[in-house]
Order: sequence, then C-alpha cells, then structure tokens
Amino acid sequence: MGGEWGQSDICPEAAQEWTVQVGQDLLVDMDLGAITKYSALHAKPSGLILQYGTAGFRTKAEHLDHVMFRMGLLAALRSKQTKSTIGVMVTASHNPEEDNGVKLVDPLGEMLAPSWEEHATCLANAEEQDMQRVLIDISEKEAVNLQQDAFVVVGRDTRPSSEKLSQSVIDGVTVLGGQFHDYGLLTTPQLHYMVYCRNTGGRYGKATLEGYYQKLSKAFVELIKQASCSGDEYRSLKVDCANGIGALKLREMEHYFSQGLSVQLFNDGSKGKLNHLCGADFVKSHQKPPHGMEIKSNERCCSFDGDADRIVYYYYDADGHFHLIDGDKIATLISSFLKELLVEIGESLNIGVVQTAYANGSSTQYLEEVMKVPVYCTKTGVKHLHHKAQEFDIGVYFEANGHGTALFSTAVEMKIKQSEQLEEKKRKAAKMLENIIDLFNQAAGDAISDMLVIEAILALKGLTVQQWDALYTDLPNRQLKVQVADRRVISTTNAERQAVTPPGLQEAINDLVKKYKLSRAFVRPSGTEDVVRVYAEADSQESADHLAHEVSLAVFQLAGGIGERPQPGF
Ligand code: 16G
Ligand code: MG
Repeated sequence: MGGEWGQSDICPEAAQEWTVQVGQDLLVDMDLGAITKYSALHAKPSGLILQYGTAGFRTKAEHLDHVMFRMGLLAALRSKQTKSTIGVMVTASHNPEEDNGVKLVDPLGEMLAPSWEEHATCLANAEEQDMQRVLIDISEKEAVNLQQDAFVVVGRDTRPSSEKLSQSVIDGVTVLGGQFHDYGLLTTPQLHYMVYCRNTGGRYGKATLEGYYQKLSKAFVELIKQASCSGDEYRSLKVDCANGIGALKLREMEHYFSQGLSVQLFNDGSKGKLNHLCGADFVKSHQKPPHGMEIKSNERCCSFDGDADRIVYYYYDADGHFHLIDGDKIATLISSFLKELLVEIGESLNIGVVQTAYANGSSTQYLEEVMKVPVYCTKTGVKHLHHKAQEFDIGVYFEANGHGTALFSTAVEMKIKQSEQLEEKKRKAAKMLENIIDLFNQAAGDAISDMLVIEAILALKGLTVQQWDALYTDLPNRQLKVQVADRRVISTTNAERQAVTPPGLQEAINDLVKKYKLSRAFVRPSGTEDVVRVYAEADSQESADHLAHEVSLAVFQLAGGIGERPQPGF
C-alpha cells in the first residue's frame, strides 16, 4: 500500500486507553498464551502501517507475514460471528511479482463488510503488545460468540511468496480453534465461488474445482450447441494469462469445454515474470498488446490479469491498427444480449448496467440512447458496483478495466422455472437465459467465466470481433497520475465525478473541460497507490492528452503536488 497514513487517523480505537472490562468468558474462550506465542512467530515490524484498501492489503511480500497471521485470526472471528464459511485469498492481482496481498471473502462470496475492513486495518497495525487487546476489542464490539465453530477456506495465486504466506493465514485460523480447508492454487474468483457454494448448501454449485469446471463448461457447451454457424465459424481464441494462475486453471479446464472453443495460451508462466509486460492491466493501461503473443490481423485475443478476475479483448485490423475492447464494451455486449433475451421471453423484468466514472462516454451514451438500458455510476471498486447491481432483476456491472459480472435475482430464476408452459420460441430463450446464468460467476468478476460468456454470445449472435467492436466508437481518453504530499486533500462526490476539495479545483477542471469538444475530466485519490489519478476524454486523442495534462497541472498546483511538475507528452 502507498500512503503512510497515521495510525490514529485510520484506527481511532487502537489509540484509545484500554478501559473496556474484558469479560472473564472471553479470556477463557481465547487461548491468549497460544495467541501470544504464535504471534511472536509472525511478529509485526514495528512502526509499519498498512490499510485494508479497495482490494485488501497489498504491499511488498516481505512485509506481510504478520498481516497474514492476523487475517487468519480475523477470518476465524468473522466466521464465528456469521456462523458461515469465510474465505481468505492470498494474491496481489496485477501488482509486480515481488508484491503480495490478502483479502477476506464474506459468506455470499462478496467483499468483506466495511466495518470489518476497519477491524482488519486496526488488527494489522496493532503493535505486538497491543494485538490481543485489539482482537478482544473486535470480538466484543461484534458480539462474537467465541465458542462458535469457525471454518475458513484459503486460496493463493502463483507468486513465489504465496505458499508461505497462506500458511501464516492458516496458523492464525487454527490458533483460534478454527477449522480450515486449503484449496492451494486458485484464481481469486474461484475462491469467491467456493465460499458462495459452501454457504448456500450446494445450491449454487459444488465447492470443488471439478464442480466449478463442470458447472461452467456444461452451461457453455449447451449454449454453443444453439449457435448457428456464422461469424467466426472455427471458434478459437488466444489468451494471454499474465504468467499467472489463470494459465494453470484454464489449462485444467480447457478439455471440459473444448468441443465449443479451442484456446491457445500465451504467457502461461513457463518463462516470463508475472504481470511483466503482459496481462489485462498492462494491455488496458498501455493500450497495446502484451509481449509474448503473436497476433495476426482479425484474430480474437484476450488478456487476464494476475489473479484472473479481469479480462479485456483486443485484435489487430487488416490495416495493422490495434483495437482494445475493454470492460465497457464487454458490458454492452452482455447487457444487449440479456435485454434481447428478456424481450424474447416477453418478460418485464428490469435490467440495469452499473459503471464507474472511468466508463467511456460513448459506452454510456450507446447503452442509454440506443439500447435503452438504464445506466448507473458508482465509486471505483468492485464492492460498490456489486452492491448497486443487486438492486436489479438483472444487474450487469463492469469497470472499464475489465472487472465485472452479472447478477440475477430470484425473480429471474422463478420466471425461468415457469417457462415450461411457454410456447416453443420463448422456452428456448428461457433455456438460454438459464445457461447464461449458470455460466456467470455471480460471486465475483471472473476472467474465465466472462471469457466463456463473451464467446457464447459472439457465437449465438454470429458476431465477429470487429462487428462487436463496431457497436460504438470509444472517445479518445488519457489517464495520468500526479504525486501530491497527501492525497487525502482531494475529496470527491457524485460517484467521484466531482472534486469537493481542495477549494477551486473543480472550478478549474470545469473551465478546462469547456475548452474541448465532447470532453469530460475528473480526478480522484487512488485507493491502491499513493497518487492522484486524472482521467480525461475528448473528441480527439490530442485534445484528451492536452486536457489530461492541464488537469494534472491544476491538481499539482491546488492539491500540493510534490516532485517534478507534470510534463506534457506521453
Ligand atoms: C482495486 C479494485 C478495482 C479498482 C482498482 C482501482 C477490487 C477487487 N479491485 O484493484 O476494482 O478498479 O482497485 O484502483 O475492488 P485505484 O483506486 O488505485 O485507481
Ligand atoms: Mg485482479
């Protein structure tokens, strides 16, 4: 994590005097001697402050041993409190190989509840001698029954540091008397899936890798069977796996769905370094193809990120131009298809698309004006989008960076059950919807699942990658970073689209935006790096670049820029 934010700022309760009377029962129920002994084996480097950010804790792997042990403790407490299985994933997603991270997964496969994120930060930052006190404090505040059983499932990515760190998580779970299942190597969305399955009595699926592979592949093959032969007849796809876990899992899975799609894996971890010059984050932010992949014109390609929860597509056209198809265009393809299915079934179920401020203006316009699908904007970070998407019968959410999925309410499942009585054509559409629902990972955005959904839709609609890309044209855009002394001086409103502080910044942005056509710009403090992010779009790349630069200068001047002034040119 960036930002060495002061401990008392992020964890007020840890700075308070320890005056709460600890109930005798609590002390008996926690084996404090064992906790102290094990904690010393996973000692916290004194003074190190980290924060549970949008994607959990993330920093250099060598600083994370104590965090892992303590997140094991916290997961056990959360499991006791919710009387459910809790997940712990050891990964740092698209970060460099030397980094690592950890996040907790709540009972329905969702991100950890916000109040527990605060507990996570307090517990991770408590100095060794205060750790027990913070642990007891959390148990009291959350009324955790310590006699309740705890069950925690653990997964990890392929980083060299992940195996040892996940063992530290397990140490934390067991010292609180919790049971665990170590899934070993998993993609992040696979762990979310396992947690969801385990807490819904198997109704969502079987909580094994075999269960995951079979559920998705069966749905995919069923869908492909219904496709007539048009579009790209021979269905094959090149997949850049970012030298990460996605390669291992896709390789395990491919024979389950090979009758519907053949995948060719690149950056499969056999040579290159994780996320280095490859993967979804690299392709999206540099707007160029990954290294290590040979691409012929009009070949459909996609990239996963390091833990396989993001996906972007791309291709080269016949003139040698690179075309990126990001999360916005993925959301458009998916929501258009789902809306058409609903119309065919004749249902009045509602559908909504959730985006963030980063969504390209053309995508929002296309969805609202051409597809007539309502679009909503939330703050960046999957938990915000996921939460909003739950409000609809069908909620499709995607960040432009390729992280997203679709959620289906019980009303949709009920309608499908009733479809037996419908006429043939409607029944067929309902069956298709049923398979599409099975193919989505509703617990979390999932590169493998999204890839199969996209491939199925392209096949069913007979669309080539170029036709998909041509749905609308992205407005040229530019993203920049600005270094400031304290990024907290920037606060935002309206789903991060407007700056509230520092004074004058939003007015300056408004004035700059007025100078360009079809333009829009916003700034926000990053939740994962110690920088301020700047986004600008306009009618031409030159204008978008100029606008982004001018906004960066405004941030530098008004929000306490440090180091060199932002320079023009990219
Ligand atoms: C995290 C978020 C991702 C978001 C990104 C923004 C999750 C699982 N991941 O990676 O959704 O796009 O942060 O990063 O929520 P930023 O705040 O540094 O721009
Ligand atoms: Mg990721």
